[in-house]
Order: sequence, then C-alpha cells, then structure tokens
Amino acid sequence: MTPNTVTFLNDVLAGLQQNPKTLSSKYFYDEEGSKIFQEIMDMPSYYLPKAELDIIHSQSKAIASHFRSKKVDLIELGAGDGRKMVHFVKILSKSTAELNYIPLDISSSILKVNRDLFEQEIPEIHVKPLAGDFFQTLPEIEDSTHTRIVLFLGSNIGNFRKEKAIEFLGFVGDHLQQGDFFLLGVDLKKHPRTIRNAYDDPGGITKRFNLNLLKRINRELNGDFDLQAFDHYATYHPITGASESFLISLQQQTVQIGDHEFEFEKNETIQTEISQKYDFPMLENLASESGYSIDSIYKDTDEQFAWVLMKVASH
Ligand code: AVJ
Repeated sequence: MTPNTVTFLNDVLAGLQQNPKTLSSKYFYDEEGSKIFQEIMDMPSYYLPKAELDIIHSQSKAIASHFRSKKVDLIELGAGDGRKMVHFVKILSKSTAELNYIPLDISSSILKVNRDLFEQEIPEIHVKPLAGDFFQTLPEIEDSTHTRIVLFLGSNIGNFRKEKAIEFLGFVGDHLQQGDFFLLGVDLKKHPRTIRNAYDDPGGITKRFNLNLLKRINRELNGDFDLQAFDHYATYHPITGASESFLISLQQQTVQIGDHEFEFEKNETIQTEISQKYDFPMLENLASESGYSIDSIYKDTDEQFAWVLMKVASH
C-alpha cells in the first residue's frame, strides 16, 4: 500500500468506527469522482460555477484596481486546470507591475495543463506551479517583497465545518504578512429549495457522486459495499446554512473492508459531506475569528455567490 492509501484506509476506518458514521468528502475525487463532479458542474440546478463565472466576468476589473502598480504573487489553492481563472489573471496582469501566478494542486498532471494554458494565454506573467498537499507546498513558497493574494475559490471552504475553516484560514494567514490578501469564494444562503435542488438532482448524478466513495473504498481498500444497498440523501438547514449529504443503509447489513467488519442498521446514516452556505454576518465572524478583516465583497448579479476579499488583520 502506498502512504496515501494507508492514510485513506485509516481515515475510512476511523470514520466508520464513529457513531454516527462519517466519511470525508475529500476522498470523492478519484478519477471517476472527478468526472462525475464535472457532470455536476454542467447540471442546470448546480448554480455555483455559473455564479462564480459571472463574478469573474463582472468584477475582475474592480478587484484588480486594488493592486494597481504592485508586484503580486497570486497563489491559488486547489487550482486545477485553471481554465476559469484565465480572464481574472489577464485583467489582474494589466494593472499590476509584475505578476507571478503560483497554482497549487495535489495533481501534478493537472498542473501541467494549467501551466501550458497560462503560458499560452498570458505569456507576460510567470507561472510557478507547486504539486502536493498545500499544507506542505504553501510554506515552500519563497519569501518575497511582493504582495500576496491567496485564492481559495469554488466554495471549497464550504466542505469545512466552522472550526476547521478557521483553522485553515489561520494556517494560511501564518504565511501572509500585513498588506497581503485572501480572496475566498463562498456560496451564499438563498432560497432553501434552490440549494436542495443543487445537491439532490432528479437525474441521480449527485447520488452517483456520493456512492462513488463506496466504490472507491471497494476498489482501493478491498471493501465489499453493495452499492444497491445504499441511497443518497441531501438536506439543507436554512438557519445554520449547512447543506449536508448522507448515504443511507437500505437494510441491516455487514460490510467488510480488508479484515475489518462494520455493522449497519436499516436506515443508518453515513455523513459524507457538508457544503456550508454563508450570510454576511457569518462571513464577518469567520474572517475576524481567523485573523482577517473583510475589505470588500463581490457578488454575481443574482447574489448567489460571493468572492470575499480579506486583509490580514494586524497581529
Ligand atoms: C467542490 C466542494 C464546492 O460542495 O458544492 C457538489 C462538491 N458536492 N455536489 C460543493 C459537491 C455535491 C462541491 N465543492
């Protein structure tokens, strides 16, 4: 077993030994899971990517105006192929004196795609990709006198519960100085049904996405989950802003993972994901609890999504 598989196994065992059972959403994204997530992003009911693109197209100039004539290191956490960011980076590069784009991602193959794209589309900037877990790679970025802007977009912060989100933002803040910025992409509270429909589509794509986690456990950890014997269930709480996803055991059953056994009651749940939605008081609170102050908030036309530009607060 590779070290990554050992970590996966330990996390899965620990999660299923808990009561209530949990599995971490960070394991959704194997090759098949990443493909299904692409399908999700194309669903009409999954409004998030469209709303974020609207922000990119309508607000990039306003955001870039903060950094006029500055030398900037733009560090993107979980950058992926970078396709959605080309427009923003182009606009930013027009107002800055110098721009380094530093995409961080787990996958070195996706970073190759990213680098090729940016070198092709914006040859005047420097692209310096770093592959690996960003808890490891972020501290490796060389100190410079440039202004840092850290990007964490796409509502990825939503997968953290409040304490974890604060811990994560604080960790990044430890690698920033006064005058640096964090640009955070968050999904906003809205009509509860709109959110429910985004996470529980009638075509069953999100169900396949959720069940794929069990399929991955079967393949990589020698499990014997019967995918027919579990259902997908998603719920949204309009006050807490938590959209939560579960797998539901449809019968009493025993599941093997390697030489471990897990008992499931009929209708027992495995919590697999939280996708947190925010309102402005919650964002104020999140920023101040993690050592930032909000400079400005940029929204799409329908006010579904937001990019929160936060400054490092004085220590
Ligand atoms: C990739 C974490 C932003 O929470 O909206 C989509 C993942 N889960 N549908 C989200 C997801 C179910 C997504 N993020």
